[in-house]
Amino acid sequence: MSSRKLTDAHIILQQQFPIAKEKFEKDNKGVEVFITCSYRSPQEQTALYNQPFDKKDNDGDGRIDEADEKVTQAKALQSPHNYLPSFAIDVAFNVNGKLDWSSKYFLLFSKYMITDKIEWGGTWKFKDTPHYEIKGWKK
Ligand SMILES: [Ca+2]
Ligand SMILES: [Ca+2]
Repeated sequence: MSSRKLTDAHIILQQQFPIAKEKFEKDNKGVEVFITCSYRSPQEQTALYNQPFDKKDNDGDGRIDEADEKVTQAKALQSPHNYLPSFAIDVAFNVNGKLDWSSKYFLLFSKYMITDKIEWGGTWKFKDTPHYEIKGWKK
């Protein structure tokens, strides 16, 4: 299992996430933002990368190795999640107790979370809206 702990993330994310969360939740009553992934081990990254050709039904939809089992382009250590502390966090939302992946909340939350040091995956060509990472983490 990958980690959901904020304490496993880079100090810049540790500092910004609670500030963004507090303001976002104050402005959006009934909506809670939470972390779905901070650190993910290189072994877990490899397993994710292999999903489209591991001969297993990873998402439990009755089909094996279909196109949407591809969830990452990154091999082990190519993802900012594979370092401890992690250079990235992924988030999701609880709306009145239900898990919510609406693009509107991802967009709203980004207004609070983006800084000059934190980049949002929602601005990329291949959008990754739950994803925030430290700018220039590869250096
Ligand atoms: Ca499947
Ligand atoms: Ca598979």
